Amino acid sequence: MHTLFETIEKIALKIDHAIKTEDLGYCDSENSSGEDQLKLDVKSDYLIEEAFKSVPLVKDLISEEKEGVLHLHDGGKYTVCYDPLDGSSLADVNLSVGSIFGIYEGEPKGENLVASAYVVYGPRIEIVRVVKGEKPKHYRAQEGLFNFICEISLREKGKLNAPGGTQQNWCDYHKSFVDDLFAEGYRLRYSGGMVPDLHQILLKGGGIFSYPGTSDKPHGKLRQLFEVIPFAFIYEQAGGQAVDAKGKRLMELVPAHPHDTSPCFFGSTYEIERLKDAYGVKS
Ligand code: P6P
Repeated sequence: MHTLFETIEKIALKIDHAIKTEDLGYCDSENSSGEDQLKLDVKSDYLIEEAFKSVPLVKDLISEEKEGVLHLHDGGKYTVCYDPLDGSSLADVNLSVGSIFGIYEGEPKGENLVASAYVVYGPRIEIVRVVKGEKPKHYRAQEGLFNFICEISLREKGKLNAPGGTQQNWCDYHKSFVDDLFAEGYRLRYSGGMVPDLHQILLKGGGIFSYPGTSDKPHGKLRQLFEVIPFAFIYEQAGGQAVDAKGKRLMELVPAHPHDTSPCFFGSTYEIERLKDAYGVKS
């Protein structure tokens, strides 16, 4: 796994350079989810694909920016599912964006995830990565090297509330859930970038990030293989919880299609239990 994490560090430095030096405009293409592609989306995807081509351990790649599976090495052990530049449209207003990696052994599904990592491209480049049985580890780049900062643990209860999705399309009980937390003094922390928004809750000790099913997106917006499951793993290993709208662990998801989405809730135990109450799915 060390080789894969080392590769992600090299990728992070190259994508950060691209963000800071290259054209932020749109291509005349769409990704598999029908979203307009930025030139940076395509460049980041290219950089990741090129990097893993020299890692024999990687059997296949599945990218948010492409349809289907890209086969790399016959003797490979892992399938790497990734979102090359999540929230990329925030780059042109100078907000933080990120890359997300889910490393699966065998069929890409929750129970086969063996490691995950994300990169935050902000005032500093930071990486959080995790393997089974360990706490997530936080690294920060300084002069091109990633230095270990700390292991990450979520407190039982936090203070931050990151409510995703278009509010007018929330169901009533989700809106009440979100409003009740604010009425208790939770602070709104939502940039529209999944990576920095979830990173902040992890580093600030806790709270909840929610992207529910909505009237315009009943199955949610965030993709299971390369957004939801990798972060679910990190949140669980940090001592939190990560569930869907039925209160089921997101780590139990089995996507029928590589670009399937899911309603998703990531957070400290107290807030997730409150969510299960609000959704009537408390076990
Ligand atoms: P909304 C960015 O486009 C993204 O995929 C995630 O990074 C982010 O959490 C979400 O969409 C934001 O979606 O509907 O709240 O703007």
